[in-house]
Amino acid sequence: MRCFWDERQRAHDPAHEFFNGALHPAADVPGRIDSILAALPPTEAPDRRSAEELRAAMRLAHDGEYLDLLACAHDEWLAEGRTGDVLPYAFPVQRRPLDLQRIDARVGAYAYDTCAPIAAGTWGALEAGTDTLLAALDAVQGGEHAFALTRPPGHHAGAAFMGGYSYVNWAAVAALASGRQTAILDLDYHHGNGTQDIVVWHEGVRFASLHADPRTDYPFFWGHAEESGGNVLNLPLPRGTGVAAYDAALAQACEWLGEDAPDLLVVSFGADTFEGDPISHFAIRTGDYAKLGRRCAALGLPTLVVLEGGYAVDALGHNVAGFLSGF
Ligand code: OKP
Ligand code: ZN
Repeated sequence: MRCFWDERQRAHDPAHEFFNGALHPAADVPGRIDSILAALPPTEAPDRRSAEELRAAMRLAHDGEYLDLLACAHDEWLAEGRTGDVLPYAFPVQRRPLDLQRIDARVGAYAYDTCAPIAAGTWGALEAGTDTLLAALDAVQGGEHAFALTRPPGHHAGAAFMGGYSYVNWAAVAALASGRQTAILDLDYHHGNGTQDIVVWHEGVRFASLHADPRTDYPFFWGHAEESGGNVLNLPLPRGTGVAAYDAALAQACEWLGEDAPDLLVVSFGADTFEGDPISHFAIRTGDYAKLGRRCAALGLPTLVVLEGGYAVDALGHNVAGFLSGF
C-alpha cells in the first residue's frame, strides 16, 4: 500500500463550525494528520501539477462557478472588510435564479450547512489535496493499492455544494478521472451525500454507502434506505452498531459492487465509526478495522483509499493503519 500526503494540505485550518446554536472549535483539525502520519510508513509527496491541470480534474466532479467561488471567497470576504473564516449562514432553498451580489449570499448558494468554513489557506490545501489524490490514483492505475491522505474530507461536497467539512469530493474526482468502471464504497459514519449527488445515474460508477441512519444523524436529508436504486445502494445502520452487524452490511455492499465487474475500487474511509469517536455513535473497535479492510480487499481490485472523517485523534492513526493493513 503506497501512501501519499502533501504538507501544503495543512494550510486548511478553519477555527470554528456552527451547530447546536453555537460556534464550536472545528473537529477537522490538522492534528488528525499527525496521528495518522505517526502510524503509517513514510508517505510520498506527490508531483505538483499545474493549476489548470488540478482544476480540470476537479471539474470532472464539480461545477465551474462553484470552484471559482471556492478559489476567491476568502479574498472577497476580506475585501468586504471581514476578518476570520467565511462561514455561510443563509441558504436559498427556493432555488430561483437570483442576482446575488454579496459574498454572504454567494457562499450560501453553494452550501447546505454551517460546517464548511473557508479559511485563508483552504483553496491552496484543496489544490494540494488534488495533487495527493491524483498521485495515488496513478499508483492504482498501475495496479497497486494506494492511500491518499486527503484532508479536508470530501464526501459531503456535491457537484455545486459544500458542507460537512467537505469542499472537493475526492472519491468522485478519482472515479471520474480514472476513466474506468469504478466501485465507490463509503465507510464513513456519515452518509456520502455529496458523492451520491455527483455519481447518481453515472454510467461506469456504482456507489454503496454504510452510514448512520439519517433519521437520527447528519446529514439528515440524504442516505435513507429507500433512497437506493440504479447505481446507488444505501445501507443505513442504527446507532450502537458494532463490528458484527457492520461487517454483514459490508459484505452485502461488496457483493453488490462486485456485480458490475468494476476495474477499480475507491474507498471513502472514515474512522468516525470508532467506538470512541466524539461526534459519532457506532461501536467499532481499533482491532476490528483490519477485518473490515480484508473484507474490502477480497473484492480483488486495485484500490484507492481516500480519507474522510475520524475525530478521536489519539486512536485515529491506529484505526486507519489497521484498515489499510487488511490490504
Ligand atoms: C464530516 B465527515 C456535529 C455537527 C455536525 C458536521 C459533521 C460533518 C462530518 N454534532 N457537523 O463525514 O466525517
Ligand atoms: Zn463522518
